[in-house]
Amino acid sequence: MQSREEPTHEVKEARRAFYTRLDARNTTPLWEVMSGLVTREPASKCLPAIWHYETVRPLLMEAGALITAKEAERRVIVLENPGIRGVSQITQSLYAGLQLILPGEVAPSHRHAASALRFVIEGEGAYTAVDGERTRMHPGDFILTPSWTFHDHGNEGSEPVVWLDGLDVPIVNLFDSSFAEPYGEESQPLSRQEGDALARFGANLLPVEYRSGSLSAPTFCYPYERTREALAWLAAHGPVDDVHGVKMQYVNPASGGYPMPTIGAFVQWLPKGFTGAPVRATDSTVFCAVEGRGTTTIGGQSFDWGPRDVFVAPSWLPVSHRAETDSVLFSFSDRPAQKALGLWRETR
Ligand code: GTQ
Repeated sequence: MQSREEPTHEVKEARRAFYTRLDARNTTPLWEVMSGLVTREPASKCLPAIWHYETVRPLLMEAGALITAKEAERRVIVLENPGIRGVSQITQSLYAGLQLILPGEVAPSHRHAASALRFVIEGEGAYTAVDGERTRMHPGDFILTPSWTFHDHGNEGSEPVVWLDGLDVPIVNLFDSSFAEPYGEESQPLSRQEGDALARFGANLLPVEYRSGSLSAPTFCYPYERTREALAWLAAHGPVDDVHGVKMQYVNPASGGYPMPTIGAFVQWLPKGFTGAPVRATDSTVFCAVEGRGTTTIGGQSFDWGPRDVFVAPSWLPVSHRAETDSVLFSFSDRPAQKALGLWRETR
């Protein structure tokens, strides 16, 4: 961290010899690694990046012709951050992928320690079953698969269905706490009617950290229809934040907190012509454009987006949104995990 005087040749040689002996004992001198280990501020290896849907969709459809959902277990094209290729991560803490299920297919039931979210991108007629309850998937719906709940997906319709998967796999693996198992049969028995959870909880509003408002929903599914209504209401009545526009966070009605312990999810409406002030936060964020067109600048790099495009903003890079037309962005991050550990920061 601090500058030191340049050591003599002899000292350098003596140190090198010492380091070799340290190395042989599974030890290392902190002073040689300190500045890269305890950084003054986040120095993410992740890069900002975008996956345009028009580029990824044809690849997904090719995958659809090459492997069945059953054979693959989950037919997913993983979105890999270009700064950390080869580890199936979109950020240091999160996994993201685009999952395809074709008409008539079933992705067999299993469960794992990792928590998952689905954000439906394209197609009608699919369902996901979580813990004995099936939820129909419609574009824009946000669906939870909490840790260790059995889940399977099926497509009973006539068109391909695609959704964005977000999982906390890197967090689970950071802690070496991964478990997974198949259910044993393709689909799990249904123990509840679709919408049971919805009837239980209704549409209560809870306070949130943004001035704009919040969105509550049933245990597992937050239908886009309601999200859109809430956004429209807030757009008409609420203030438009200089950074976030009209932004809500999804709330788990059972706890009043984030949807899952490790993953927070958000949805924001940006009016036509909106030019957001920059913000930096310690939670790297995955965005999925739902409606409209715009440009997001992340660490000085600009990314043009339209419906169904996915992009990622790494930790602590300034992020600012510009909306060319009225737009809706869905996003998720590890914010609840960082908050629980006392690490989360945001500065405007
Ligand atoms: O649908 O259960 O993208 O287990 C990765 C792992 C989806 C899933 C993924 C999974 C799933």
